[in-house]
Amino acid sequence: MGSIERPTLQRIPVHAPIEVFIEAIKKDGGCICTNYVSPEDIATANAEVKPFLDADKPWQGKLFPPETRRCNRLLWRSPTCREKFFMHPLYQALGEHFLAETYPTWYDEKCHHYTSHPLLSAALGIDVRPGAVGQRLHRDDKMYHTWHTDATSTGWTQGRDNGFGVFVPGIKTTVENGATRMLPGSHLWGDDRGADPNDPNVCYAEMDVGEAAFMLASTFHGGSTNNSKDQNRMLYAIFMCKGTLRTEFATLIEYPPEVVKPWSKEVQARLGYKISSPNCGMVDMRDPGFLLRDDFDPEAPNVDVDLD
Ligand SMILES: O=C(O)CCC(=O)C(=O)O
Ligand SMILES: [Fe+2]
Repeated sequence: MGSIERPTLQRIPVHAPIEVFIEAIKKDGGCICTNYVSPEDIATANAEVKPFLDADKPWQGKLFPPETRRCNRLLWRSPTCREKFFMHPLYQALGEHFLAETYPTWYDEKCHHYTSHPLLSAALGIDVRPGAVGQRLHRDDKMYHTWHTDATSTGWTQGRDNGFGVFVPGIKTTVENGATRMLPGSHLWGDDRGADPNDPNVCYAEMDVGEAAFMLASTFHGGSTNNSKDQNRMLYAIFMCKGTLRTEFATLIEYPPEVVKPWSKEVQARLGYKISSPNCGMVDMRDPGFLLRDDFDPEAPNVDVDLD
């Protein structure tokens, strides 16, 4: 009996010319990078993050699916994730390529050009434990209400995507333990279609320790069911977005929680102490309004956040 042939993502060595990565990502919406970091770096990151997964935090085990543990504020918890995975020169160079934008505007009759550089949008460890069911296939740019035109016949064009991520597994990821699924080419789809989880082109991003996957935020993908008995599928997921996707004044810094606590809920919401649906502007995977409530109940259902 021959094994079933599965479609695969391109695997590109870390020291290949950057153009090879760019072409693969433009074509498929993602690719795998071999030898992204060392197995020692992965072991160090896993050790840095472990205390936060086991800690009795309000969000652990309360979000869907309950078997999944998350390490929030990843760049703070793990210097290795920050310096080695996020600041990896290849990820940063690709982020600049896909997300940086130069824009012209006129002052009187003189045209000025301004370049906006990418911004961290999300960084977390996702530890999908045995029994956790897979996610629905989705696009990570949904939180920015991104519109997609059909580009399947014209190809990817510069500026089309507003997010670009890297997934670094903490263990060897397999179909059995819940490797992320991706649908190559789906970054070119228009908004008139969703993704069939049984589409034969769905790929599992199976990776060895030290490898990483790059993905545009418009590519349909999803975490998978962990059917293993005893493997915790840790994945470090780091996303950058276009640098313009922020407020003009950094309101959450200008008006910190202790200042706005007595203000009305309406003002607080306008300042960003309420998520934009779906799930944009979370703190520790929750609506940030919890930071302002004296009566915050960590056991209360997380009604505003739809995490699958
Ligand atoms: O856990 C994974 O493999 C992917 C997670 C993901 O896509 C998400 O949470 O948006
Ligand atoms: Fe996702």
